[in-house]
Amino acid sequence: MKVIVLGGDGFCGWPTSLHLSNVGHDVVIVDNLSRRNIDNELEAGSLTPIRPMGQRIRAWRELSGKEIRFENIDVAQDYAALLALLERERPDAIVHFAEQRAAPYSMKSSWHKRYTVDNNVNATNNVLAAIVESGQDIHLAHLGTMGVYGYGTAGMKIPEGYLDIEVTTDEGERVQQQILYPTNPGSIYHMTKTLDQLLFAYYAKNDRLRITDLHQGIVWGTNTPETNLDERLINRFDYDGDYGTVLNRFLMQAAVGYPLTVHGTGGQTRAFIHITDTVKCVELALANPPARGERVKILNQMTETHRVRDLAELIGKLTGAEVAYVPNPRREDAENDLHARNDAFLDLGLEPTTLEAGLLTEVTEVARRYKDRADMDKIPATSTWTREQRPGIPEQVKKLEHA
Ligand code: NAD
Ligand code: USQ
Repeated sequence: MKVIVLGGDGFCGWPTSLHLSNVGHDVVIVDNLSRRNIDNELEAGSLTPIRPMGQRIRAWRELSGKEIRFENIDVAQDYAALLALLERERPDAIVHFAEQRAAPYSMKSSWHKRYTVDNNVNATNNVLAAIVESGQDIHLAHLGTMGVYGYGTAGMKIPEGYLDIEVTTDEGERVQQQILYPTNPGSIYHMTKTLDQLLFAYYAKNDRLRITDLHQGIVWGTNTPETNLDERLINRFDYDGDYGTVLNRFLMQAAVGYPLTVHGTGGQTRAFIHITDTVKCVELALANPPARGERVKILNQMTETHRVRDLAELIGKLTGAEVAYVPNPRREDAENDLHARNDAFLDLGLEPTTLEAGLLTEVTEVARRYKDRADMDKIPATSTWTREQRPGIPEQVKKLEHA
């Protein structure tokens, strides 16, 4: 299969590109390297020494004998180049990772909110419009998030995308339907993924596009069998307050001796998946596309749920790290339960990598090995969800804003 991977230089996109190439697909990576530019903006970087794209691709060719091609295109801005690429390459599938993916980054300022919405919504709409304009029957697999659902339910398991409902008509007849699960985003970033969902539903209905939306939980871990082949293929590891996600941050903090930064009570429960399983799920999703005319296929791409304070305590026990309960810079429920279905991937044969099996290796093989590259000043999460939470805004100004 020929596959275009949008966002193929990123944390999920790079190992996925290598895996798809390894199992025999013809892979073209598209990326505008915006994530590397954001590293420059934030003066933060990957804990692991990631190589430039040219070196990555040369190393892969040398080791595997396989060719991955690279195109530097801004998918959100350069529609003409994107369309020309689809016409030239005629791919069977597109995997779409090319979005600004950090919730704290999306909340830093009005500029960051606007950038995240412009980038993510335009990127998705451009891809969909280009598939239609190309006249090709390309399967689009998009990386969405478990955060579109919010993180709580009335006690039932969150279904895979669609909610069964029953309505009573004026005549008193009871009618059963399935609707998109109501969205409840917790950040501007998560909100863009709920907008993506509507774009997918519309294009699947109107243009009969074949679309899979993968509602992924928090990805942890760093390397996959392919990125482990050579240090030049190493994957990125974000630990800073904006891009570092909770479990990888705790692993890195344990390795450098920084008290684990639990936000608030740590009662937040979230869904998780290991990076090795991410790449397998994408492979499975590409092998099992929806039919033309079918509604968007939504799969929950997560394997375990955990409460943040339980993760901190577990890592504390494993490594001796201290746990620090810090003020929560976000606006989110202090405590929540989370139960979600993930039968679709299990039925397709996914064998989850468990936290138990992988945690310690991650600390010793990655976090400790590269700990000298860490910049401790970049660890605290400073992006706040509301102006009230922001340090340094005088009380009088806050009051005026609400007058
Ligand atoms: P990442 O930031 O490491 O990678 C995204 C890549 O897309 C980057 O290389 C970036 O340069 C590129 N990109 C962004 N905008 C682009 C544009 N307009 N044109 C071309 N390239 C562009 O993020 P990631 O962690 O690899 O996440 C990939 C996708 O998976 C995102 O859509 C994210 O929402 C989703 N996801 C990630 C996680 C996670 O824990 N990392 C969890 C759930 C879902
Ligand atoms: N948290 C801490 N301490 C930290 C960092 C985070 O307690 O040092 C808490 C947060 O307050 C939050 C939870 O951990 O309650 C998760 O935060 P996160 O940064 O690990 O994850 P999140 O912001 O939700 O975003 C990440 C990815 C995003 C993806 C999402 C999947 O960056 O791309 O969509 O996970 S999900 O969480 O299922 O919505």
